[in-house]
Amino acid sequence: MTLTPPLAAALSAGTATGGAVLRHDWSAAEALEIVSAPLNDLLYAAHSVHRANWSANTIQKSQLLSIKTGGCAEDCGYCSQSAHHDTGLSASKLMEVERVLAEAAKAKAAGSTRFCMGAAWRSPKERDMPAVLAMVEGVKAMGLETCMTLGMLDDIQVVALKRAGLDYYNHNVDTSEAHYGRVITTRTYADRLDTLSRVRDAGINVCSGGILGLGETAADRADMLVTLANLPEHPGSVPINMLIAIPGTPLADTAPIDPVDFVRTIAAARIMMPKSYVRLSAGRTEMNDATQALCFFAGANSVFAGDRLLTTDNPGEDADSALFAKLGLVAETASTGPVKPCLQPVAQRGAPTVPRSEFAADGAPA
Ligand code: SAM
Ligand code: DTB
Ligand code: SF4
Repeated sequence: MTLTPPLAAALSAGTATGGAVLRHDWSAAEALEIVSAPLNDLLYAAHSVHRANWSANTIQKSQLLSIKTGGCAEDCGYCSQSAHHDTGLSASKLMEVERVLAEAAKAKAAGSTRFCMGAAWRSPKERDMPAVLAMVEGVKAMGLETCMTLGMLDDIQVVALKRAGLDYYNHNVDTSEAHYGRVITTRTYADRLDTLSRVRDAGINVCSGGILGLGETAADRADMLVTLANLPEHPGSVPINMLIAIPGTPLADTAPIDPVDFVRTIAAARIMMPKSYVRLSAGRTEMNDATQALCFFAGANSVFAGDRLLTTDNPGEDADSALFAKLGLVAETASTGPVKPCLQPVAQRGAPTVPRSEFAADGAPA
C-alpha cells in the first residue's frame, strides 16, 4: 500500500518508539497533503498513531462552566458573548466562588476529570483576580484538573494562576493567521501567541485549538494545525470546535462545514500532535453518532460533558452515556487515565525533531 509521502512519514514518526517522536517543523504543504489525503489512508494513519500513543477506547471528559457571561469587549465574529453583536444574551457578573465550587463538585460526581472555567473577557481585571484564584484553589483541592479561559494574560497573572494550581489554560488560535482577520479585528494573531507563550513559560499546560466552519479553506485548516504543532511544545489539549452558528453574529449564515472535512482535521491533528488530547468540542449537538464515532476513530479522545457549553447546548450525560455504550467507549478516570505526556516535567517534554529525510516514502525509517 502506498501512502502519500508526508502521510507515510507522519505515520512512521507518530508510531515510532511508542510515538515518542514529536515534530515541530511541519510545513504548510505537508499539512495540506495530510488533510487532503484519500480518506481511508488518512484514517488508517491517524488511528494507527492514536493506538500507538493512547488507549483507543478511552475518552477524557471535561466540564465547562461560564463563570462570567456576555458583554465581552472583543468582536469575535462567531461569539454569542461579544458586546459588538446583538445576540439577545444578557451579560452577567463574575459568579461567586462558592457557586463555582458547587458546580465543580457536581461535575466530579458525574465523572469529569477536568473543570474548565470560562469568562467573557478580553483580559481579566486586577479586581477579578482574587476570586479567580480562589476558584482555581478550590477546584484543585477537590482533586479535579483545573482549566481556565479568561482572554489575554500578563506576566503577573500567569504566575499567580500557576501558584494557585492552574493545570491548563485554554486560549485558541481559532483559525489560520490568514483567515483570522476576517473573523476577529480587536486583537491580533500575535496577541494570541504571546499569551500562549506566557502560559507555557509559567509552566501551565497549554490548551489551544480552533473552530471549523468559519468560511475557511482546507489550506487554512492545515495552516492552523501547523501553527499549533510547531509551537515549542505541542499543546497538552487541542480543542476542535465546529461553529455553532449564533443568530445576530456576523457568521450566523456561514455554510456549515462538511462533516468529512471536520473528521479530516481531527485526523490531521492526531497525526501532527500524537501525544496531545484532541477534544471533540463545540458542535456535537449537530453531529450524528456516526460522525462522532468517526472523530473518535480519527483520534479525538476528549469531549465536553454535560448539557451546556458556555452559552449553548451540549448533548448531556444521558446522550453521552448511550453513545459511549454503543461505541464501547469508557470515560477516563484520574486512576485509569493514560500517562499524560503534557504533565511530564518540562525537561522531559518536546522529544527530538526528526527531519523528514530520515523516512522513506513508504513510512519506514530510511
Ligand atoms: N474569552 C475567552 C477567549 O476568547 O479566549 C474565553 C472564552 S471563548 C468563548 C473560548 C473559545 O470558544 C473561543 O476561542 C472559540 O474557539 C470557542 N467558541 C466560542 N463561540 C463559539 C461558537 N459559536 N462555536 C464554536 N466555538 C465557539
Ligand atoms: C473551546 O475550545 N471550546 C469551549 C472552551 N474552549 C471554552 C467553548 C465552546 C463555546 C461554544 C459556544 C458557547 O457555548 O457559547
Ligand atoms: Fe469575548 Fe472570548 Fe467571545 Fe471573543 S470568544 S467575544 S474573547 S468571550
